Amino acid sequence: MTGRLRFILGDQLTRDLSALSDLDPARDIVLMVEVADEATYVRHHKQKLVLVLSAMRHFAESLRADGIAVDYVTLEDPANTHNFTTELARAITRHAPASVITTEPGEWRVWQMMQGWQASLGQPVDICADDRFFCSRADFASLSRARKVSRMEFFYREMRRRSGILMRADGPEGGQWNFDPENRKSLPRGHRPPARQRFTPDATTRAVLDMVASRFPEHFGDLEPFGWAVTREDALQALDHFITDALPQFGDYQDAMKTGEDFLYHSLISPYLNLGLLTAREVCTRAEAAYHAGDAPLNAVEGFIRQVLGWREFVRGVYWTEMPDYAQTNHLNAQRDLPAFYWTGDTPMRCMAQCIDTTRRTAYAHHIQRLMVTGNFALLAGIAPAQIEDWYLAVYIDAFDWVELPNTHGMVLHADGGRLGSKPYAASGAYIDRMSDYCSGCAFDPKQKLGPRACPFNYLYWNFLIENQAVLSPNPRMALPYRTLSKMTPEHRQSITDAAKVFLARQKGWAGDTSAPQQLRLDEDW
Ligand code: FAD
Ligand code: DLZ
Ligand code: SF4
Repeated sequence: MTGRLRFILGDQLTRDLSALSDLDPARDIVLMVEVADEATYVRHHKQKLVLVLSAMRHFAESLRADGIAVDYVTLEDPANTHNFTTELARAITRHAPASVITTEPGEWRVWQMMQGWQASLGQPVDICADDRFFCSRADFASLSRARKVSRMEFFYREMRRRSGILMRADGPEGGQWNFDPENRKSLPRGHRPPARQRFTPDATTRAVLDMVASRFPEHFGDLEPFGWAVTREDALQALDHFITDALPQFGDYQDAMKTGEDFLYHSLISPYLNLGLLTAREVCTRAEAAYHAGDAPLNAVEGFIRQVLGWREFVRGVYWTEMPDYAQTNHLNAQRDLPAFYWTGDTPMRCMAQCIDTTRRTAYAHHIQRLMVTGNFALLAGIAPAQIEDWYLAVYIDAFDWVELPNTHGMVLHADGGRLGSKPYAASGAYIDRMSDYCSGCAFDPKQKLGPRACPFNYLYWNFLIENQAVLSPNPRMALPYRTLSKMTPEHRQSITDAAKVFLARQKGWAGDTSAPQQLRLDEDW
């Protein structure tokens, strides 16, 4: 073979990917490999495995349909060595290409692997920049050096100016950059969000469903019903559906949580963006067009665009400028084991049980469920960062290290000392009570601060402030809660720490045995 071997990873399923530009169909071969190493470095949710593998197979088919040669190694192939490096080596032996070309990966672990390829494979390896983002890694690094992007809000404004999205000649559309204060409504009683479009598995997806069922039975989560899009065509349909049916109220109910409503008005497009089936630019353009057509209000459109153009790009920038040291920090010295109920959902805390149940059934939970329920608990309980990070990386359909890690390590745990967010998002049960209907059916009472029926989030919140007083109290953004804490009597403070100690001592760590979930009952807890 005199052409180039173009190695495409499972989250690079984009036709105009940098590693596919200038592809010569007469001489080049695209290489795609399904490897057990990627399926098992954490125990990904079964639906995530199906999504990635089925989307890879469909992408390979679409390339072939366009006359492009694809060398595709399946998980079932007996010769498969189940590792990117060794599979690339085998493909080089098969094809003897002039050189290898690939696109930079989304994960530090794989980036490190790629750095060694040229030397270990004895083959020229070009690693192209991943240009599917508004802000390249190099751009973010130089903005960081110029201290223009220390906070998401400044970065976001810079991205708005650079992209022209939601901009007028005289400044931001609507005269302000951020409409967040309008986006905190709880769902009115009896309000029903629209039914969400799901996709029926085709023969390719069915084959992958069977394979995942037989090869990865011990992985977390329900395999079926599986309703995620696995092709660009279906992902575009999902985007259309969001823009028409959900975007208009996305802003209003962005932070709301409701029992039995898994998706509310969220877009459900993160897996498609992260795999490359949709691009960040096209989803922002579609949302902006809906605003200009009068089909969606500015608070919704700006709120949505801020997530994609702002947060998504910002966390990626932080990941690539701060890794690998970033993952090792533990600013609040959190050391507790992840309680077993994160895997089983078996807890009397109804908010936690509901969010974990949604996650198990759908491989999805929306941002506030991740941040203010499961994340908030992990922060308040002082769960060791690596343990809860592995959980988030495993259980969500959209989870890839570059986006999961900064969200968990930085936004949720404040383990990065404030690189991502200026203060921890710690909250008591009152927040969950305000934004959801979870508390009404809970064994605990969000209004009680201490005692057997007191919401654990209440005393864990104050205990968290007490435990971390030396580190957090100098932070001006924490002044208000620390002022309140300073007014508590020593006896009251002692009661809080005692309650937290008893509660936390009773949360058992995960033993890894799904057949015998730990029963954590209210009467046992007290
Ligand atoms: P919507 O609410 O409709 O938002 C629109 C889009 O904005 C999303 O599709 C996503 O691409 C982007 N977005 C929104 N918030 C963020 C954010 N904080 N960071 C990056 N992008 C954002 N998102 C992932 O894509 N992968 C992850 O592994 C991931 N892990 C997370 C872990 C924790 C602890 C937290 C708090 C958040 C995490 N997020 C992650 C961000 C966010 O929760 C999801 O992007 C969002 O819930 C996906 O659902 P959606 O597509 O319906 O989003
Ligand atoms: C997540 C995932 C899984 C489960 N399997 C594969 C695979 O078999 N082959 C592949 O190319 N990619 C897979 N991926 C995505 C990779 O883990 C991802 O590309 C890297 O983590 C870099 O972001
Ligand atoms: Fe969660 Fe507390 Fe409300 Fe129960 S009372 S659902 S534990 S916030």
